[in-house]
Amino acid sequence: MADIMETAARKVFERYDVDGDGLVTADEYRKVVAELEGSEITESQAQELIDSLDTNGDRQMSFEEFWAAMNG
Ligand SMILES: [Ca+2]
Ligand SMILES: [Ca+2]
Repeated sequence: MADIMETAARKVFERYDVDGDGLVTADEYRKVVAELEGSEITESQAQELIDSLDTNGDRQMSFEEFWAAMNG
């Protein structure tokens, strides 16, 4: 059950990770939100959201951080 959820979560994460390096930057997040939701957010709003999920302080969101946020 957890595996199915993790696979689904990984697919979502991969949509945000545009360049496929395993980390979502504020810039990637902002672009994908604009594309998927048609809503514009500023670079600083995107960075704020990433920072709120970022636990290792690199200011990017890894899958582990994304997954932890989903299960938080
Ligand atoms: Ca990336
Ligand atoms: Ca991080």
